[in-house]
Amino acid sequence: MSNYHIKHLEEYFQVYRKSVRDPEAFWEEIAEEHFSWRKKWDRVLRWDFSKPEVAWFEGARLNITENCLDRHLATQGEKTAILFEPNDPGEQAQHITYRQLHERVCRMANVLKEQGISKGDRVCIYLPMIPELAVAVLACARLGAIHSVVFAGFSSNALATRINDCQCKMVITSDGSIRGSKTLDLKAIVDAALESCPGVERVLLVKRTGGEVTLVPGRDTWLQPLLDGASPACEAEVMDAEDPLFILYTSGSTGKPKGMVHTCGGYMVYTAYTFKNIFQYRDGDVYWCTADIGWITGHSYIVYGPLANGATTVLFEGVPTYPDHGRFWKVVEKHRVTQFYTAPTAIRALARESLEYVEQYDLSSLKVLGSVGEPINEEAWHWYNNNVGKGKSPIVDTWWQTETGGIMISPIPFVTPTTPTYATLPFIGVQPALMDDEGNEIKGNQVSGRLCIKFPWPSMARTIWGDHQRYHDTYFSTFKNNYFTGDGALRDAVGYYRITGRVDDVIIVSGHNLGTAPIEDSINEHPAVAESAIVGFPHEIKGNALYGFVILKETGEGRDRENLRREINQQITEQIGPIAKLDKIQFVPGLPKTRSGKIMRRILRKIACRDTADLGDISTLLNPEVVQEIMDESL
Ligand code: 6R9
Repeated sequence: MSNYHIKHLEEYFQVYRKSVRDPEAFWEEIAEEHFSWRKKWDRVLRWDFSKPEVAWFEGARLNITENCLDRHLATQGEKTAILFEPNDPGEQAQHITYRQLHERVCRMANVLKEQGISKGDRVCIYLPMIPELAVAVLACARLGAIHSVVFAGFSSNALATRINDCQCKMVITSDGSIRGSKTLDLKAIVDAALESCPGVERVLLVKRTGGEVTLVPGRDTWLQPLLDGASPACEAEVMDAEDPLFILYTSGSTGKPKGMVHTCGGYMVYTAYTFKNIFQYRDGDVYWCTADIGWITGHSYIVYGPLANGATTVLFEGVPTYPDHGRFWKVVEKHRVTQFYTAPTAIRALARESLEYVEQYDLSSLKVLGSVGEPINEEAWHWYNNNVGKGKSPIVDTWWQTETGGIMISPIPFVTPTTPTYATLPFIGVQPALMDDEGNEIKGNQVSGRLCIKFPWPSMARTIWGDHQRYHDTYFSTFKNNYFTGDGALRDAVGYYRITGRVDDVIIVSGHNLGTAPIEDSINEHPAVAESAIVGFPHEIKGNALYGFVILKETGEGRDRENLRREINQQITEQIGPIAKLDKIQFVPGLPKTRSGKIMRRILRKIACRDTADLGDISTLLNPEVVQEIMDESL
């Protein structure tokens, strides 16, 4: 039966209808036929969005690593599971077979166990894109420890916040990372973070750069000698389907990051099923997703989804621009990559450079191209389609979120006809709805509204770590009995969805979610700053860039503006990371506010976007006069 692998449009509609008419029967069949369970579920789905409470495959027992590793050993143990392409093109690529990966994961799991980690413990993984990152993730899953991967570009402050929020006992890191021509001293960042993380008992270190590090006695240990001494076999912990698998932090529109909690059973079923269909993965393919495992895209579509399908997944340490702008295409040619999944920001950066960087490589192995992280603009879409896909590889524009765990709206290649800038149709089992401001569903086509999901899907996050109330308030309180995504969307005449962007205070910069509040908090901590507001404005490569409006304290008034700008960005870099730096900083006498004291970002956004012809009604503002002053001095 082809429910698992959809091959033409009629079949998509058929399977979609079935998945919506009787979701439980549908997902039960998928779960039953394509995974190995230690024990089957007592019930497929229990849910109540008002609480919210969602449980899939309750009562089932499994270990996701048995599905990603063990079960492939009998039939394809010698197949490459992870194809590691190092940063330096001169360093040899590594083909890690399923058997080798299984062994490495077991050794690592045994080390973690010896170091005191057991089921339910939280382990922070702060590593560059090297095989040990995937191995550490899977080793945690093997033991039932909850991994919390923190992208190794976050600063020590951001790292400490994440470690403390979920009380990690251990950090797995490396001496450093190498990306492009830059090396980063990760151990020093961890050391600084741990000054404020009293709960961390152990730090395990992978050697990557060979840079000098100081080990804190009793806390820090090199990993390799421990791995060498560990047994290559490790029984998998048998987990409940609803036990947490991992925590992954995403920016919120207010305050601290949200630790989204994903669970074992539903996450496995959904990421594996979407991977198979959305990339039309066939045996023998070489699949490459260029994301970092520090983001959800890497979790679901570098590690879990591909490995659950016994696929070969490329793990790339480097950057698209090193040693030159042809690196992606060089790697595609070298490994005969068949599916290539990247972000619009990378496409835009490469599209600016000479076409020779693309044309000198043989890209004929490519079958499917993917895009994720932000809306892909028309120009970038065509460049990708013409120059990389040569007009023959469908582009799957995949819309989804950290919270959704897997792809939600996307074409199925060779099945769904694509249209530039449209994520097209909901994936099997996904029930989107568009809402108006009053909270009513807008039915029919050629409409736009706020994008919600009406019905649970297996890989949805179950809660925010330690703060279920916030989970409820953020996602389930705006529209009754619906999951609210925070995005706006339109549905065209044929029912295709186009994501129009965030409708909350999250700005997507180079595909990374940034909440305005934590950045403003960071700016406001500068001694010369009284208040600030940031908004996004269009940027050729990053999609959006950040524009900050900053009110200085009297003490700051006399200071050199350029120095202040530098200091503010330095502060943001230290507290959040370089991705959150502001492109423009305008010092202003005041910020437009409503009478209840809320900053009117709508107006600031228009000023930042140089779209001030129609500012709307500003007469209700507390301080309308400030708007003209800000406009006169805008950058
Ligand atoms: C997977 C991921 C989620 C936000 C999401 C939306 C934006 C992601 C998109 C897209 C338009 C696409 N987004 N994919 N917008 N088209 N194909 O990116 O997760 O980091 O949590 O970001 O990214 O605004 O709400 P995450």
